[in-house]
Amino acid sequence: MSYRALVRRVPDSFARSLRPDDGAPAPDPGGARVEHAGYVAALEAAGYRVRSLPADEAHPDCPFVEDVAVIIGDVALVTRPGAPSRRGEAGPVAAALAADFPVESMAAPATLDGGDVLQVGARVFVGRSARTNDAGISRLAELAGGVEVVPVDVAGPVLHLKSAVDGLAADTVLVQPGFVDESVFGGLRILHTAPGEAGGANVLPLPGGRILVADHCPETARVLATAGFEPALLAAREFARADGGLTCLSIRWQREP
Ligand code: CIR
Repeated sequence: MSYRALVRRVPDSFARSLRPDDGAPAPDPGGARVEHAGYVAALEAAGYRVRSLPADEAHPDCPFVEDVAVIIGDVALVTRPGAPSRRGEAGPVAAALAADFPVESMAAPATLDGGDVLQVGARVFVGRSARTNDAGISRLAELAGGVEVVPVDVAGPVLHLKSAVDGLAADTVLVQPGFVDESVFGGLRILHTAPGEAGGANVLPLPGGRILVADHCPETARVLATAGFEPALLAAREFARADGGLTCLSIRWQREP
């Protein structure tokens, strides 16, 4: 089995990416490119064969490929992102995924961002958020191939479900308290991010057992280590300024070599 990942390079226009209205400085494309190279290196070191798509200057948020296509069941579902400015991003992503998957799509009024789709064990949790609506969740469920799809209301100001909750293992989730009703994760072990570490839940488990954690969330990494996981810190501050995290920067799957 080989591990594959798709990423997309950072455009100069990344400084104009969508971001919270919090007065923080705009992300720096040069710094983001350095972080992106570190991210790709971490995926490759874990065994992924990484394909990098060229940046698209017309779409400042294009590095966040996770949002524009979701691998579900046996297909790649090209989403209709909740932000209108992102709806032209998918073309090259869909073309790359078409080498390995039948490609499906969704139509208005459905909206869905891949950042709202969290697969843990045999369930797929889907955030009902500012970006993802019920029609988008229904379209995902049509393609889920019998996998249980569980809608989860996501309270602002977090952007996506995976801004606040991510999977650590088939039986464990990491939650930043305050944004979702944790009772939906019944049967799973729940760990909480460290207080004050916004975005700390957006971690990326790698083949081999290491879990990438944004390096501005060191106390959350300690929570994981104490619970027996193997965290590895990775710089992601420029992407965090654009409201993105570690999962957002790639689409990952497995294939026979
Ligand atoms: C956006 O607002 O759409 C981007 N600036 C950030 C998207 C982050 N994606 C993700 O969390 N999956």
